[in-house]
Amino acid sequence: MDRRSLLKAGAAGSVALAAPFIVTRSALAQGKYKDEYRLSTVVGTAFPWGKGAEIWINLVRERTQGRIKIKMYPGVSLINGDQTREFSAIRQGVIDMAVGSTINWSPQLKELNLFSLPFLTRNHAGLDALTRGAVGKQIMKIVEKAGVVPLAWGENGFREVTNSKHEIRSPADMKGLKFRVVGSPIFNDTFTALGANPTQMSWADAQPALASGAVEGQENPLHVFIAAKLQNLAQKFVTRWGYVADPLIYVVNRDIWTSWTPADREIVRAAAIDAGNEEIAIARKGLSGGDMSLVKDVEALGVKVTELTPAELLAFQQATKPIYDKWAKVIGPDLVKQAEAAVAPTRKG
Ligand code: X2X
Repeated sequence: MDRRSLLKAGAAGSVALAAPFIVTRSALAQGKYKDEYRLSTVVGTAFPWGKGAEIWINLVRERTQGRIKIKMYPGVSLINGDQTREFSAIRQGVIDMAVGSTINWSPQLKELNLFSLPFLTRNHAGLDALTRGAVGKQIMKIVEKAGVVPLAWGENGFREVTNSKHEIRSPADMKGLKFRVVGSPIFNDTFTALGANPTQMSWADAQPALASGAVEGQENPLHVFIAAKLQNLAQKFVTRWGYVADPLIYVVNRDIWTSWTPADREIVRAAAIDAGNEEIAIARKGLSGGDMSLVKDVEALGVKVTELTPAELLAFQQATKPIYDKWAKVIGPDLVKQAEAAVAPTRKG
C-alpha cells in the first residue's frame, strides 16, 4: 500500500471506530430507556451512604412505576474498586449514576478539595451553611460544567482519626505512625504536616492493610468505623477531631439524563433530594441533637474515644495551617473566602 491508500484506510478505520459511538447515542435518544441503570457507591447498605443510595433507587422505581430500574454496585465494583476514577467513569458512561464522595472526585475537580481543608468546619451547622448555601450551589455548577448532572447532597460524615497503637491528643502522638489515607493528595499533605507517615490507598485495600498491620491507622466517620468493624482491624483508639466533613453528591451521567423525559428527570431529581435528606439524618444519628449514642456504641466495642480540649485542637489546626493555605490557592481563594464567611457564624467559641 502506498502512503495515500494507507491514509485512506486509516480514515475508513476511524469511521468504523466512530460507528459504535453513534449507535450508543441513538440508543440513548429521549424516551429510550435502558432495562437497568448502574449506580456506583463505595460502601453498601450497612452504611448510611449505601442506605442513602438504596432509598433513592426505591423511590425512583416506585415513583416511575418501574420505568427506571437501578442496580447498585457497591465497592465501586464497576471500576474495580478504584474510587478515584469514579468521576471520570460517570462522565464517560461506564457508570450511569452514583452517590459519591467529594473526596473521591476531587482528583478531577480541584474545587471539591474545599471540604477537605483541615478544620474548615467541625459541626453540622457549618457543613449545612456550605452545602445549603451559595457555596453548595457553586459546587453543583462546577460538577455540572464538568459534564455530570448533580441532583442532591448526602453525607458520609465528619472523619475521625483512628489507630492501633496509642491515644492521639497532639500531633506529636502521630509522629511516625503509618496511616492509610484517601485518594486526594491534600490528605497526604495534611498527615505529613502532622508528622505521620501516610500512604494513599483505596478503601478496598485499606482493610487488609489495617488487618495485617501494614498501616496502623486511618480516618473515617464513626458510622463507617462501626459498619466496617474497624475494632477487628486493630483500631483501638479514636480521636474525635472532626477535621474534615465528607459530603456526598447524588449524580447522573449527562447522556442518561437527557435520554429521560422531562417528567422522569424531575421525578429522579426530587427522589434524590428526598433520599439525600433522609440519608443525612441517618448519617447524623447518634452524633447530633443531644444524642451522642454512636460514640457510646464505639466505646462499647472496647475502643478508647478521645475528645480534645480547645487548646489540644488548636495544635492540630496550627500544624495543618500551611496545608490549608497551600490548598486554598489550588481550590480558588474566592471560593474558600466565601466558604469561610459561610461557616463563620457557626463557629463555636
Ligand atoms: O475510602 C474511604 O475512606 C471512604 C469510604 O470514606 C470514601 O470513599 C471517601
